[in-house]
Amino acid sequence: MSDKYYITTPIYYPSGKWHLGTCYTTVICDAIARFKRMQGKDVFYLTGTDEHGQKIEKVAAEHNTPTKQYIDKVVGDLKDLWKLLDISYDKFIRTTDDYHEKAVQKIFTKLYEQGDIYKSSYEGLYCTPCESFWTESQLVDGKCPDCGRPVELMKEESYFFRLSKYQDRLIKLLEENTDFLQPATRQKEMINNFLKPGLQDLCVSRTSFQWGVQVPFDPKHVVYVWIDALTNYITALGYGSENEELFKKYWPADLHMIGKEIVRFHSIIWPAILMALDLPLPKKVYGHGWLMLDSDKISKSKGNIIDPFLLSERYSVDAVRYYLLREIPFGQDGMYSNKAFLSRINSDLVNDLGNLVSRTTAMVEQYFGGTIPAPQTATEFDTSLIEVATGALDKMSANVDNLLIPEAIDNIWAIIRRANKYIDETCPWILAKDEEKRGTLATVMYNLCESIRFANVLLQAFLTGCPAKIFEKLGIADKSLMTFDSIKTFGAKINGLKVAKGEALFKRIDIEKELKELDKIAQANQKAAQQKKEDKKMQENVINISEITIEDFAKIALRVGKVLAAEKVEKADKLLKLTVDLGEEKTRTIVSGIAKWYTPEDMVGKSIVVVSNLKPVKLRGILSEGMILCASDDNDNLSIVAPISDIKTGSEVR
Ligand code: ME8
Repeated sequence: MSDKYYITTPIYYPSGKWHLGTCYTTVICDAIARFKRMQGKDVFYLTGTDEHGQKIEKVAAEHNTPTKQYIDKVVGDLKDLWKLLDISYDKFIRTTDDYHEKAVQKIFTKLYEQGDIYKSSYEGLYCTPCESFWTESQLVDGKCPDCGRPVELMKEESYFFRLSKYQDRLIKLLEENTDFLQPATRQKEMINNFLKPGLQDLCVSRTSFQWGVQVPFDPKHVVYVWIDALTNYITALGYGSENEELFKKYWPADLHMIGKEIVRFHSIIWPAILMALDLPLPKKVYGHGWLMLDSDKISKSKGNIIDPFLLSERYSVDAVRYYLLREIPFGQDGMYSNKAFLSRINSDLVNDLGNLVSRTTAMVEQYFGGTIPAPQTATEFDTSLIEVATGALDKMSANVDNLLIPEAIDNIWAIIRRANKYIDETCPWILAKDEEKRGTLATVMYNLCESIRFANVLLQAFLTGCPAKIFEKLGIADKSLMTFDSIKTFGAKINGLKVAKGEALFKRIDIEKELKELDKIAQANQKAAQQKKEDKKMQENVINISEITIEDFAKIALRVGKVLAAEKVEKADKLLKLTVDLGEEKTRTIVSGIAKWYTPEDMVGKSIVVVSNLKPVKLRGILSEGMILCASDDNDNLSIVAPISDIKTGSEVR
């Protein structure tokens, strides 16, 4: 059996705020990666960001920010989120990374040269947010079948990938290798909805936008996002670079974990690209369900985000990780609610786990002065407790391999629940009253501590905060007591270790009160978002008010003038009095506030632009018969506006 394990998340679009749904795939993969590492596998866990395409270009423009600058900020936020959630990825790929872009160009060229990519033109129905072309028959009510938004007819010169050529091999792959795509329902969906009706060649380049990897032999084209995005799984390992060591070591992927909406790309297009490149196929693609809110997918574009930063800060990172791993039957959609989240914390983390640890350590402190005793006299309940504890690892391994993640976490809770029951069965507080039962009490305390150690060793794969605290409470510092190997047999030498009850692992939540608090926060956020919307609208209105028609503009008579004379205005530091020729019978007097920037000498002989039909006003007792045009900036610079080449004095400016 190979010892390497290569696991990937999709690469995320940095197109908005990160939300709890975003964390779902990544936390699941992190738990699997940690579990496999603890099994002794050489794990490579890849995640990253998918930064090209029209959608990103558009969003950045909406934020009035250069595309890369916008992306850098959002990617920075994502990395902060992964750090907060203790995501133990081995590599973070960005599709704007230089090595990736070069490898994509190489792949594209290779496929073109061998005839798998050809040039043609494309007319089709395109959904911009999903970056997908659809056929008429695939639309649902005339709209994009993935996101339900309108599609537009587009025609463009494009390069095409000969997807149709791989149709038979793909059908064979999905029909014969039932391990390749899971859950099984997704296999049928792909075969019946996409493969059997017939594959069309895939449009793989665009000329309608620039934000992408350039096609090296035809620079007006950029590589269509899926060829760029999907190949990240191999370019991250150095495929197409000078150093392919990682690629040789880790490819093929053991598991591509993805959301159900991108199964088509990963189980049809991606294997076809790999077939064309003559590379081995990933061992498994798993399309999980969505985290929903009020029957809608939690998503950036829907704006119904649940903030993982806020939840982690208020209730701990472990609480968020636990909820994501435990709550949703894996493979299906699951509904998020604050109430379900808070109830999970109270029932599983506070009651089951927290109580077991605090009750056990308190009793060891009370009955044995804080030192874990060696077991002495057996009780009738020991065997069943020990059976559950020692059986958990194998069960959990099988569940992780079958991607039954809530079931895997429940294997740990089986130990916790059994140990809590063991306390009720053995009633240590009664044993403690009878000196003759001291030997039994010692066994009970030892078995409880050892059971907690078993559960905690396994817990390390899934939670990242409390396992260290639990080991500390049990006085366990020896790393060899924290490994999977150490829980093969029940009975490690933990007797003699000093426990410390300390603070509670998780604080009990007053659910009703907390729900009100969360509602308040949500309302405040909604208000702030509404305010932002209104501010934006107001700004637009201001722009509208200041908009003028060409007829309005025609009311202003702008003329080129020549300054014949200039002098300072007495007792007015800012003003110069100019005598200006506008090609009229008489010269005009214009008083202008430019003395700080221009001396009278600077001005004499200069051509300027004058608003010649401005109503005359008296300034410092001098009648000013017009206004000269100047540009000024925030740094207190001022520059007179002037024609850049000779033109007759009095010429109209339009
Ligand atoms: O699809 N519940 O990126 P993405 C569960 N760039 N999972 C969710 C979710 C939710 N509410 N919202 C998002 C892309 N996800 C492409 C992938 S791979 C070569 C390119 C999951 O940012 C979603 O299902 O839209 C997907 O697996 C992942 O987040 C990235 O989504």
